[in-house]
Amino acid sequence: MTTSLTLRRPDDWHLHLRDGAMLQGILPETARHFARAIVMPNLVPPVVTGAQAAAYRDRILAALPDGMAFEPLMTLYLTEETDPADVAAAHASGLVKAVKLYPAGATTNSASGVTDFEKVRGVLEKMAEIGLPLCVHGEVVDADVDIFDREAVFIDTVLDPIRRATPGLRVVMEHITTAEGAAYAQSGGPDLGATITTHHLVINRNHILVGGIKPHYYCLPVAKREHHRLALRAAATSGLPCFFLGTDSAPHADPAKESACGCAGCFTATNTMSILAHVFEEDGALDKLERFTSLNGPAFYDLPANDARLTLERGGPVTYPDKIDTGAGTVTVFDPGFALHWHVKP
Ligand code: OTD
Ligand code: ZN
Ligand code: ZN
Repeated sequence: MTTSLTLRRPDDWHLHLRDGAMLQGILPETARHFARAIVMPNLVPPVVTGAQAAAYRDRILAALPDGMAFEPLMTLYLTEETDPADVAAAHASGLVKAVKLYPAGATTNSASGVTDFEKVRGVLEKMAEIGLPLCVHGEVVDADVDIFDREAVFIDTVLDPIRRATPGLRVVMEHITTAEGAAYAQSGGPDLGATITTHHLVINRNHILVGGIKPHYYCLPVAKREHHRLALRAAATSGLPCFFLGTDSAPHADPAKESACGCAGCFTATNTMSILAHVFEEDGALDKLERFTSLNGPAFYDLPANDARLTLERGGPVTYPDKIDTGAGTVTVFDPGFALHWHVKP
């Protein structure tokens, strides 16, 4: 039995760091294990311009405790007013690594997202020209489409048409949750990638709804049926270059989750690496973990893999806090529902 595993230091290709006291409180949870992360721009107000992204990066670096190394990879929030020249300049300076597309209303703080895709055509064409990836929250928002079908419908009615209309556009399907998403990502060639979260490898919709409603398992896109979870496990553990880790770790203070209208988001930064080692071991794929957490993402984003290493060791139960106290309230850490045995070596 493998009892020790040394990987290139992992990166998180989809992360919510928030701002202010919440940022301060939760940033060490990611920086402890991850070298870099693609930082989502869905602040209030959103990070829309290159200047805003530069200022946000500075706030992240200022919040980093002494002695911790971490590189935030910045993104811009695509709106119908986004200026292609600003995007190109932010990319050329090395500041911005991706642009994020939220269909308006699809998820937390997405109100400024896109409704009319024709209005962002110029930006997408510029991005295809300069090779800047588009990260996509892939759900339609039509009231008449069932929430469990919104990803599959988005692929057919929005994503595939955009990709056909914009040859050369590099796209990351963020946080895929369905067998259809995994199959589409796999069939898309080198310009298409997909991130998979930790929690979607662990929970299906029963975990949210059976035996009482579990607000800390509620996220968007919502977890689907078991066969979708199994398809995501097969994708993540396949080692295929198109699949890489994006935790979508998304902190909300407990009262905002445990509410009559609870916020979406699972906070997994603290125990993600232990959970992933457990999942990959269960599927007989520990030898593929490094590709998922540390190699496929950098290759897609055209960045070098990290030189530093991270070692996991199998042992007695891993202890981790069930809650992280922040100046913006207490955040509940994702409970995978099973004991963890893979320790990240300090
Ligand atoms: N999903 N929560 C959040 C974002 C994501 O769609 C997402 O990327 C959040 O709180 O920002 C969530 O459930
Ligand atoms: Zn999203
Ligand atoms: Zn997210």
